[in-house]
Amino acid sequence: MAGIELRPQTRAKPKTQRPKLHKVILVNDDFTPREFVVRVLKAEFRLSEDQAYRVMITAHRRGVCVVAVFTRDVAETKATRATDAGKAAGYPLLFTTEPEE
Ligand code: TYC
Repeated sequence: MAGIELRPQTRAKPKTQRPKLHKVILVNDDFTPREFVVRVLKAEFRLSEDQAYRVMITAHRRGVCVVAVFTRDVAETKATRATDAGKAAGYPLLFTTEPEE
């Protein structure tokens, strides 16, 4: 009965799986009114007036601005809803998503 090893030779390495986060990005355009962008940011992303204005003006000046990060599903749903709100009002407002590094 030599060589029978009862203890497991490998140990399970517990690893906490964190879902990768995705950025929602606001893209500037020349047509959507500033106030409308602010309203959508407040409604869809629960930003305060001040936060929404800062995000809007950053996108306006720099071309894009990260609005917030979420799990992939939530980021995509919010980006689609916010983009659709612009479309419904006749504006080319665009929100995209991108995985965080
Ligand atoms: N550039 C727009 C204007 O001057 C305002 C605007 C800001 C539109 C940010 C989109 O993501 C945007 N009316």
